[in-house]
Amino acid sequence: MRPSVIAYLGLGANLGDARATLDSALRRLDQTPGIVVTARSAYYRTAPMDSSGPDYTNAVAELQTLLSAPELLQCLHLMEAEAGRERPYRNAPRTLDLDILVYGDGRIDSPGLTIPHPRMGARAFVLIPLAEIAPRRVSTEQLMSIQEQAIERLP
Ligand code: A4P
Ligand code: MG
Repeated sequence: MRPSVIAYLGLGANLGDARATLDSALRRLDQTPGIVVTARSAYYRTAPMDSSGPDYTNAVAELQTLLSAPELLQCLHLMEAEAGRERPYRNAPRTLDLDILVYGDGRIDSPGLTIPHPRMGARAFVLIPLAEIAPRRVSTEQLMSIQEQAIERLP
């Protein structure tokens, strides 16, 4: 049997009831065969970065999974579609975005999948929730570099 792998996902939404959508995505992930959600950050309100529309709600989740990285991506795309995700243009506002940030110590660079996520190290909406649940994965230098980005931890 394939060994289980620790993966980190970035969750984001800025259309519709973002919090309810993210709650339901986390429940749905945990109910998926081959996935257990082992930790999740608080929700954060974040200003759109290279994007437009309302503020985002973002979070990061830690999973243990038996799925391969492409299988996990397929499952995330299905959940995004079920949440009504549309892609009219790059970085468009969205009902649900699920990105694989880290998959074990895997490095993947294929046309449909890049791991670690190439932009995660420059984004407060990823690094701050990731540091909350996995502090050793985020360096002080990274946290210093994103100090100017607007982010607020939600109760
Ligand atoms: N893809 C490649 N690698 C991955 C991966 N590691 N995880 C492919 C998930 N998908 C990956 O994704 C575009 C393509 O990337 C897909 O075909 C997938 O197979 P997408 O979900 O359609 O769009 P995306 O996530 O918006 O694309 P991208 O390029 O990853 O965008 P970014 O750079 O992640 O930016 N501001 C705030 N405050 N909060 C946000 O959450 N998100 C973005 C998206 C911009 N600004 C934001 C936020
Ligand atoms: Mg995405």
